[in-house]
Amino acid sequence: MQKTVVNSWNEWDPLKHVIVGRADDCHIPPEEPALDAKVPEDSDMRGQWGRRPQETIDRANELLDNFASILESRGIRVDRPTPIDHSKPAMTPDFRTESQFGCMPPRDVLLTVGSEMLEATMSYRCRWFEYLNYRPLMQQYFEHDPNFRHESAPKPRLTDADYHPDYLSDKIGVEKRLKWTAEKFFVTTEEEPLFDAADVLRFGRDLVVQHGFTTNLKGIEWLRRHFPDHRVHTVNFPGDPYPIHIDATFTPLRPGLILNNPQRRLPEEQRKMYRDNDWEIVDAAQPAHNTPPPLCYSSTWLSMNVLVLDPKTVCVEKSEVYQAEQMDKLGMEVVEVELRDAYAFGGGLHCCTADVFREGTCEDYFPNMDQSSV
Ligand code: DAV
Repeated sequence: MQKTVVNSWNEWDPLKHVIVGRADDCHIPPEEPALDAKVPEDSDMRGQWGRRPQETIDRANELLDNFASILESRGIRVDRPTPIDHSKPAMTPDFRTESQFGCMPPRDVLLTVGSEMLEATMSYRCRWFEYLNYRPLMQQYFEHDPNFRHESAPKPRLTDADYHPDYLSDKIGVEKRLKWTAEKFFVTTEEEPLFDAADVLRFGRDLVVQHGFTTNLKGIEWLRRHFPDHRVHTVNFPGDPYPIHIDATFTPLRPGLILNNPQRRLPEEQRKMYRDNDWEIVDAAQPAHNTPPPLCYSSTWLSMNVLVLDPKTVCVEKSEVYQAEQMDKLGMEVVEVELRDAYAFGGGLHCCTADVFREGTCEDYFPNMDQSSV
C-alpha cells in the first residue's frame, strides 16, 4: 500500500487518496430546528423519521462501493468510514434528539487543509457525533503520517439559542425564504461558531466559505483565526431558499475556472477577487432531472456536485447528461459514475468523498488581492 500522507490544498490537484462514505444504518432524523429549515414544505420527508429502508441502503452502498472501485482502478487509494450505531440518540447536557444521521457525506464533516484534517462543529444536533464514524481513519493517519494534524473545532452547545424561532414554522413559503436568505437572515443565530466543512472551498492560500443555514459568521471568524496563513472569504448566493453547503452552487474545476449555479449567482460585488485574477465564473449546465429522488434533502443541483480528479478529469453523475456535455466542452475528460440512488443519503459525488491526499502545494491563485476583497 502507498505511504499515508495527508495533504490537500485545493479542489482540483491530482487526487491520490480519498475517503468514500457508506450508507450503512443511515437514518432520517427526527425534527429539529436547523434540519427542518432545510426540508422544503412540500417534501416527502416532512413528518417522518427513522431508519431508511434496507433495500435503499443496500442500493446506495452498491453505488458507493462501485464508485470506490472506479477510483481504485485509476490508482487512487480509497478508505471507508466505520459506521457507528446511528439509531442511538444524540444526547449532551444541552439537548437530546432521538436518532443520528449517517456517514455517507464525509465532505460535510471533514475539512482537509494541507496536512490538517479538521472536524467541523456541525450545526444539526443529529450530526453532533458524526465525526466518530471517521475516528478509526483519523487514528490510522495519525499513526502513519508524522506530520498529520488531527484537529477538532470547539463542539457547539446547540441549545435553542442557536436557532431563530421564526424558521420553526412549517409554513414559511419559498417567497419569504428567498427574501430572508437574500437579507442573510438564516436559521442559525450568532450564538456560537458553527460551520459544516462542506461550506468551505479550498483554493490554495484562499478559503471561500458560504454563510448560510449551516455556517454562521462566527464560524467563519473561527476559521479565519484557526488558519492565520490563509485569506478567508465570506460568500452568499441569493436565490437559494435552503442554503446549506457550497458544493452544489460554486464548483472550481481548475485554476481560473469555476462553475456557478445559474439560480444562485455570486453577487457582482463579491466577484472582484476573481475578476482581478482572471478567474472565469461560468453558469453550470441545467440538471437533467426536474425533481430530486425520493426522501432526499438536496436539490436537483447535485448535478454540479462533481469530484475533480485532476485539472483535466472530472467525475460526473451518470444521468447528468447536460453537465457531462458542458464538462466536455470545457475540455475536461468525464468519468461517468452512477450515484443518483444514493443522493438521498446526503448528497452527490463531492459530498460522499473527503480528500486525504492531492499532489501539489499551497499556492496563491489570487496574487492581485486588495484589502477590500478579503
Ligand atoms: O442544492 O441542496 C446540497 C449540498 C449537499 N452537500 C442543495 C445543496
